[in-house]
Amino acid sequence: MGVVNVTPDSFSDGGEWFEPSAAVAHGLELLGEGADILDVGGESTRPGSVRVPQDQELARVLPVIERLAARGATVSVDTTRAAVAERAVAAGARIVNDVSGGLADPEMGRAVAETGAAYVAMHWRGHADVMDDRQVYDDVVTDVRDELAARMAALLDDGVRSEQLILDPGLGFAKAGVLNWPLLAHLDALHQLGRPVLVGASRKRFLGHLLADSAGHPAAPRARDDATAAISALSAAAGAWCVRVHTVRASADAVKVAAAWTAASDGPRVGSPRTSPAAAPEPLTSTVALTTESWTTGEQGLPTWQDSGARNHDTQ
Ligand code: PMM
Repeated sequence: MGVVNVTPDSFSDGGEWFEPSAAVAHGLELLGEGADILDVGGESTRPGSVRVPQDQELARVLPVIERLAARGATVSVDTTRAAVAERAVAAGARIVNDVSGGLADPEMGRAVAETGAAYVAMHWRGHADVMDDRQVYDDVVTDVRDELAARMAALLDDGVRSEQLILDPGLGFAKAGVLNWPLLAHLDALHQLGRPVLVGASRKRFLGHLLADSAGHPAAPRARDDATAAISALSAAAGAWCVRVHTVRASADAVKVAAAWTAASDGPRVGSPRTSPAAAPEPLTSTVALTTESWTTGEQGLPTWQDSGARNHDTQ
């Protein structure tokens, strides 16, 4: 999931794609990098930020959603407002991404039930102006899981179908630096709730602290992208359904690495094709590159390299 923030003040990319045409162009660029979903948001959730009026949020996101959906993109709308969610789905969004998990707007459950859109319910304890004062947990993993389970129950009561739900631990939301790592290391606790899991670690403050310089200054948001890609790989290997990221290419590659790794660890142990000891070695003259067409699916559904006899000069 690539992030398209149509806000002047998001913490990680504030203002860069504030104009609708720039936001659309950025979304198309993220699709080109391999994004499967574009997450369009018109209200910043940065710590301490104040809320934007609903009309302004609608004016920011609707033209971008319409144009991206018209180009065939799978669009999610990042909003905590039921009315924005409804208008966004009417404009072509197929996923409602609500960082409040339905807590910010009592109408959200009903709206999601009526639209039938997929719904990301993130763990949340309050808007940006208060969340840093609400980071007390007995055991962050158990508490987040239990609070999300309570949200699931309330949403189902509102008529949302279980199949619509995607769960998110809400990294950085009412969670100081060290509280985020146990949530990542125990994604299985969220999987116990039986729904797909989305991870939003991209460029967040806890990565800035992890990568701080020797004087203790946190790394700048853009300097957190490699660490973000590492989290994408580890999250995917741990079974996450989606990672929400600002730059897509490295995370798309990371997810592919995790998929190949997981397939190999779940599959049979394999060896290379046997060659006759008498066969003369092939001269290293060809520069045929490895292409995906050269791979076929083996008996166990695993990709296997078909040796054409050609050798390439790629690195190992
Ligand atoms: N984080 C942000 C915004 N929306 N949505 C979900 N589902 N999960 C998140 O972790 C999340 C989110 C804040 O980041 P941004 O200001 O860079 O968009």
